Amino acid sequence: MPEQTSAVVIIGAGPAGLVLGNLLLAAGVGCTVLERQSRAHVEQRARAGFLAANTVRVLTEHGLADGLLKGGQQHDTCAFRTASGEFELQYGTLGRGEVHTVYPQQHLVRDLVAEFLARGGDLRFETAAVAVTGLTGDRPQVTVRAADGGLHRLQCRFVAGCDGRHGIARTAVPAGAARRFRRDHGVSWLALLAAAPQSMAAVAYAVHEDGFAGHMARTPDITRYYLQVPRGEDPADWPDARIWEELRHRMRADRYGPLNEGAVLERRIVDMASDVLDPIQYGRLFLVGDAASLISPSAAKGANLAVMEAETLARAMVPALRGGDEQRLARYSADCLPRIWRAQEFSHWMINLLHGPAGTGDEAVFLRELQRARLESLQTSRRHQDHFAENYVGI
Ligand code: RFL
Repeated sequence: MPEQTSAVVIIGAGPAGLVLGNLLLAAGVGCTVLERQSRAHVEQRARAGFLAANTVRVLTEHGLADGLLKGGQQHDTCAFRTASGEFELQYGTLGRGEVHTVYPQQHLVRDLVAEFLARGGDLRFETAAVAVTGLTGDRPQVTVRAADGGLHRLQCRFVAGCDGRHGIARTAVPAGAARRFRRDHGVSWLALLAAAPQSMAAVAYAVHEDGFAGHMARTPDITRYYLQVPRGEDPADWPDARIWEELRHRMRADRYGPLNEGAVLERRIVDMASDVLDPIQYGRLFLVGDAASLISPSAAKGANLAVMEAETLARAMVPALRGGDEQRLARYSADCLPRIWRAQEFSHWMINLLHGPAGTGDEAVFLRELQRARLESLQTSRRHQDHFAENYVGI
């Protein structure tokens, strides 16, 4: 099998892999990014949109924020609609006073790809990593299937597993070398993208006895909506008319004003689940983003964590590759995991804030009363609001 070399092989061209790749190139470290999908596919894959202030800071400091500073919208308010009324939190005036920049993930990916290529980077689309070996030795190897189907091997100093929730990098960590913590939150969302302008302040969370509904701004013409649905639901059972009827009902449009409706461009089921590996490194392999920890989208943290971990790893890899100083690399997991768990904790809290179990049994009513009390505390306690704001926008 033909062999090539690269200082760092990065598997995956999502936010994690592309930020890492750009930061390494900027520091003069050579790397190769492998992406199994086409360029068009990754540049059109709509997912996240809410970027935390720290994420924007990292991207700005490294010259990666031109697009989002020009095209992103700043959002500082979210609203909660419940059976007993609506309240807004202007989180830009709470906590640390930070705001979100709303910029679709596919636009960020497009910008990061363009910048990586402009910096002379080696980015191979339609090229999949199929095996990662030799991780405890000096020269790990990644076996690669190229776009033409041919196999070759890439030898390197370090491998960065940025290949997302279903990637192969984490499967290269042998059983016993890391612990995997998983939680299925038992809640599913029908995630929607509608060709319609936003209908209200950036974010609205509707807590409804028939299930949660959410509204999130994306671009002037596209809005993301979520509808809680039973586990195992088929998106095909949700034609546009049914979706809009249910959104109007749960968002209580009769009370708070109509929704701007439009064609539903995408509908997919997202099961709320968490999955954390500890440690997120093994030998010369380092996991970043969703590959390291999967987080439910309830608090919009996933892409933000990916960017922060990419920065932490770049800062650790550069001294290791320049002068052989591996101290920072040795503590990569220890540096990242506290932040991952903070984000997991807040996302878990958000899930419990937004979803109450259906039914009239004692336990269901008990949990719905806790949910009501939580919302009431958030509505009335300035200290709770500050804490919320700090965690909502922070990472
Ligand atoms: P990605 O973006 O999944 O990228 C991984 C890349 O690896 C490629 N790949 C491979 N390439 C080569 N060889 C292989 N063997 C490979 N296997 C996989 C894949 O094709 C892919 O291109 O992971 P990364 O970079 O870690 O980024 C994570 C984020 O994408 C994710 O956390 C967020 O999208 C989560 N998320 C949100 N995060 C936020 O911070 N704010 C939000 O508002 C937000 N909203 C969301 C979300 C996720 C959602 N879904 C779809 C789960 C909304 C939704 C609906």
